[in-house]
Amino acid sequence: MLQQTTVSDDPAVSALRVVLANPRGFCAGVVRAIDIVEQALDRYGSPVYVRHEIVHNRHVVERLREKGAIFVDELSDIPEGALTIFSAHGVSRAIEDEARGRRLPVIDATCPLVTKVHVQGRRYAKAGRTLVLIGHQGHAEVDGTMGQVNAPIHLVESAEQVAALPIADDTPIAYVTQTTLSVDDTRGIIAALKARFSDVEGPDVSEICYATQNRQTAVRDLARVCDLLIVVGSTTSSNSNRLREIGVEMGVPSYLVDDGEGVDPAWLDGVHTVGLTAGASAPDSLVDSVIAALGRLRPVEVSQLDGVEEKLHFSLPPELRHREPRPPRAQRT
Ligand code: 0JX
Ligand code: SF4
Repeated sequence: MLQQTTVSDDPAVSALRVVLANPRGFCAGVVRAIDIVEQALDRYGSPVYVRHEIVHNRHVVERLREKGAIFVDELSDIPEGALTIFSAHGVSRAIEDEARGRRLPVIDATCPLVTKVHVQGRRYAKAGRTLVLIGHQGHAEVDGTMGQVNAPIHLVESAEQVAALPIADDTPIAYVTQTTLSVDDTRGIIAALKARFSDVEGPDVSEICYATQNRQTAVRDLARVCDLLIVVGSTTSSNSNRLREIGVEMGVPSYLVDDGEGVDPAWLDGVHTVGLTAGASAPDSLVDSVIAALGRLRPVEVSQLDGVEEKLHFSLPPELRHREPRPPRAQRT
């Protein structure tokens, strides 16, 4: 007997279900960092210098550049007296000292949750513990955290690297973590530290930044219901890459795109349901651009998974909190 195929069973012509992760996109630290640059431009005019990309998103950086922000890698690229903003990822004490030495007026957009890690690290070092930072070598936040503690820090990126740490097993150690790591990988690295060292202190994995945890939980839920995962975020964004990796771990073909232009029509072959999420530095407008791109290929039905509601909000730094426009003070040497 011939099997009857209805039109809606044929993925080539049926509507494409697009399911959005919840939560996704901007976290409180990113909202604050972008606000700081925009408000600094509004109050003090352009140019405003930003050390490092304010957040790791190409579109955010391009938009702020168009408004008058100038992004630099080194403070030496900033002219005398020019307003300077530190990115959300934080900076080392050496960078703070350099800015102070040059009397640059600074507004610090370091996320308060990154600053919390700096404080933890200093506290453990002061207590005499040998410090281990769990994080990715070369990442801006890792460079900042390593340079915020006036003591040697050992960096580990994986559980395997724990065995190679040049520290005696009975040394009292403490660990701190980069805020945008894979929660599961971090749990494994902490377990490896506790298995090797007899005296270990450090925050529970549940203390990793709320936004990182929520987006990773949400993408795991999403991967269970989709047959293709698209993560909106730039390749430089650590947290966005981690979201894509979770999709891969869950057995779903997963791609990271900057915007709708990054969508390859071939990805949709045989696909009924696309899961869509965004890293903490990716604006919702880019999610919309991906939905629009999908809509140009197939009719789409968009829905969103249930998820936790995020209410965290960080206030602006003091230099931008006052109503009256007043120039930020140059840091004193
Ligand atoms: O590369 P990261 O994920 O650390 O940064 P991004 O993409 O700019 O995300 C927001 C900033 C996160 C700081 O913790
Ligand atoms: Fe802050 Fe977390 Fe956002 Fe990083 S991901 S900026 S730590 S809220």
